[in-house]
Amino acid sequence: MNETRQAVLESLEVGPITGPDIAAEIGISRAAVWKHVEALREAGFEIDGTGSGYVLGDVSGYTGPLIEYGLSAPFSIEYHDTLSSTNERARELATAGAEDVVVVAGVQTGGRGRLDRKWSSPEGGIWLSTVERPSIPPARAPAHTIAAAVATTNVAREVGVDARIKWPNDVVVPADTDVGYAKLAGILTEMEGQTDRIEWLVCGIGINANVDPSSLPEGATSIRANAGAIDRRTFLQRVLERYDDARRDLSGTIEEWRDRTMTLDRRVRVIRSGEPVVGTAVDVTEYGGLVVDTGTDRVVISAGDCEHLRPA
Ligand code: BT5
Repeated sequence: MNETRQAVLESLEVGPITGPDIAAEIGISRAAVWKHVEALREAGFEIDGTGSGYVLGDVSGYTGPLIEYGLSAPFSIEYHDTLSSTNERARELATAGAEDVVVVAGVQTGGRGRLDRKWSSPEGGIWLSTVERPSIPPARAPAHTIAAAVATTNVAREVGVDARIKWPNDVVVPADTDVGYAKLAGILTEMEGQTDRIEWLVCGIGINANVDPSSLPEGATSIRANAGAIDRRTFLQRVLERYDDARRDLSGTIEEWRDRTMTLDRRVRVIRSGEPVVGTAVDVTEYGGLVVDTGTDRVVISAGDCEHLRPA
């Protein structure tokens, strides 16, 4: 948002305030004030014209400027009602040199999981991808997945969902099913770089927020089904703020991860490069890799599908 529009918005926050008073306060013409107020309305801000001046109303809409408004993290937001995939758009922006932009979509028509699996992304969910240029080696990239999982889990817990983390990229809720959990959110981290340095990193987060689980694949759940409907704008802002904290303190984040996961101390089967590794998940490394004790060996697995097994 440009500086003058931001200044108009700040004047409105302490309203009611008349157009001429805003004009005098900022040093612009009345016509310019009117233009900025109209542009803010267009961007989703509710601004009522009352007898005593303009009053800023509801700001809970789900648009780029509204998500940026009141966000305490250094991201700018690019919002689309419909997009094929926020990760695709984020990759385009990353290739063009962007940094700390977050792409958000109301609906995704071609949402992706890992290994080109489909990700259902109906209206009501929170579908986003960050564009980042962190100074870390590529081997450390999985720690961003961990940071996103911790951020999502923390915010889901704040609204009353019993969220846990399943290595490497699932936020789940314990459930009375064969696998023992239902999936609330998934994370897809992609990057480009050389051996020693990341060029860009895109962290895609899909959260089943105000979604009916019947419109999702089997084994999925939503925030609404567990704790009632939430304000998507506020929830997303909190996730981005938590994520920003977590990515700046990847080591501290691993500690939080250990505390919130349901994978540690479990028997697991992890498919690594097509080969199964079976054993007990005993730890996660500072790079986000899972340490599996196979009985004969301790194996570190940096990426792969992980199945929780019943105790031997
Ligand atoms: C993931 O993959 O869990 C990563 C999902 C990342 C989605 C976000 S949304 C914003 C951004 N833009 C994108 O295009 N993607 C990212 P994976 O672990 O491979 O899990 C995929 C599997 O989860 C599918 O094969 C389904 O079984 C299941 N699934 C699909 N949609 C789901 C949903 N909405 N909720 C829960 N499970 C789902």
